[in-house]
Amino acid sequence: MSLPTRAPRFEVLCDITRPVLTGTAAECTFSSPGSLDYGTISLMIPLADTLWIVDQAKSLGFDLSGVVRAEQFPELQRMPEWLARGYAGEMKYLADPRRSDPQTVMPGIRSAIVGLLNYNTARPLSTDPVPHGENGEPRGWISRYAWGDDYHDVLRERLDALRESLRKHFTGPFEARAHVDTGPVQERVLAKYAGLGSLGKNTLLLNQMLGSFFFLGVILTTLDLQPTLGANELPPPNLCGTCRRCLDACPTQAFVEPYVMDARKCISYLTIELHGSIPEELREPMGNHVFGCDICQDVCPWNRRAPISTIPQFQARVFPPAEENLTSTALPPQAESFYLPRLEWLLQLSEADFRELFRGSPVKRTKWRGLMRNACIALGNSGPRPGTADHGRVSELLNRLAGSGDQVLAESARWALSRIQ
Ligand code: B12
Ligand code: SF4
Ligand code: SF4
Repeated sequence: MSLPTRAPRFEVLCDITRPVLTGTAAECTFSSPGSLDYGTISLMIPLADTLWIVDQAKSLGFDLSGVVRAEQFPELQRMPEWLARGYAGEMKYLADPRRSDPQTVMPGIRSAIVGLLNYNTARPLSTDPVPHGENGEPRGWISRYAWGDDYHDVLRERLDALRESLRKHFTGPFEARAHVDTGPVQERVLAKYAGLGSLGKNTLLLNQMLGSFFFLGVILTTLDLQPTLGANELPPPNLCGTCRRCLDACPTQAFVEPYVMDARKCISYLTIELHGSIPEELREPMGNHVFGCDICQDVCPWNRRAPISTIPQFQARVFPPAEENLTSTALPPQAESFYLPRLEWLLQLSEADFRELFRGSPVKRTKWRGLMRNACIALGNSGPRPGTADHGRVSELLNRLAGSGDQVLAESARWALSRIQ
């Protein structure tokens, strides 16, 4: 076999700081930080293809990517028990048995390509002492991931472009399906075994350099790709050690034990996925959250120095639109924003306003009714004092909702009124 005289050197970074595969395609030597030498292998086309895919993904804007074989992984074996305990609540789609076995997800599936995209933004954390608004106006917390455009669209666009590249690169018929949340797969588990990070006690994928404020997307394919991790290579090591900050900080005590969440108690579930009334005992712990929750990530030491994303679509939407300033943490005066929105502003929104304002935003998932319900609970927890002008206006808005024909909304508004009298 003839080799190019100047074979390009490559380096695959599986957990960023730790090159696990270095050399030229001809040498292709596996190494590990423990200086174990796994030997030299001959030129393998599939491995070169994997390197090519990682390179393509990078050029399409993914912060990290990796390839994993569609196999059973130990974490997935706990899924039936997790479901049997009822932890999934109303998220019935999680019971799809294919989620426990990647080999059943698609006929002929061999591999998954996992892409990771950072969405960390410059504004304060939900656990920082946040400004409560001028004149102490009550404000709600929309989760960081939902300040900008819908990540499903942002990732999907990149995954589709990667899929197109695969079509051009690989000859012969093959299937490749792109998913962001939508596929019956556990993306974090695939990402772990693609070498992108480890699972934290808060159940999220954690990367030593990037923290956890990132999204994952996958391409499931019948292509038989060489995985990013070598046969003797372990996924990146656990980063939690004795830390338990996320477990202790969770206001609704959603973690039944490290690495295991009862999703029914998670504020993210309550504010986004639950359709009915929020259980009474969880309302006060919800605080001012109106969409999602960041607490178990905000307290995580690995997010303290996590890099900031400059992707414009992930920056907080401001109304009226402000001058573009990606690193600014200050809001222009008089602006409304998805970062700490005024609860009174949210409660004033009609269904038509909601559709207009949250078009292309992840918040649309909870629908107008869900956002109003959540804003009522948040107001009940942080509403203005009786006798103030704010109190009069807010009470009027709540009274209007209390008279609504929608039982969930009416009851949530009555609860809020009872709390601020
Ligand atoms: C359902 C879902 C949720 C649910 C459930 C959360 C969860 N932890 O599973 C809710 C609505 C609560 C949620 C919240 C959030 N989510 Co979400 N979510 C998903 C989704 C669609 C499926 C995840 C899933 O399959 N969960 C099911 C359970 C079974 O998984 P599990 O927690 O890993 O459970 C295992 C362990 O408990 C384990 N186990 C280990 N030991 C033991 C011991 C025992 C006894 C048992 C029983 C089990 C067990 O076994 C279980 C089965 O494998 C994924 C996308 C995807 N398709 O993967 C995004 C995803 C996980 N979410 C994401 C995000 C960003 C969030 C939020 C941060 C959003 C927000 N700010 O509000 C929060 C974070 C909350 C948190 N700490 O997890 C990202 C995570 C990125 C990352 N860095 O990891 C994902 C990957 C979406 C994406 N495409 O980027 N989410
Ligand atoms: S997102 Fe919030 S409510 Fe959910 S587990 Fe984390 S800290 Fe708890
Ligand atoms: S807060 Fe601590 S225990 Fe929780 S995920 Fe981060 S490092 Fe792990």
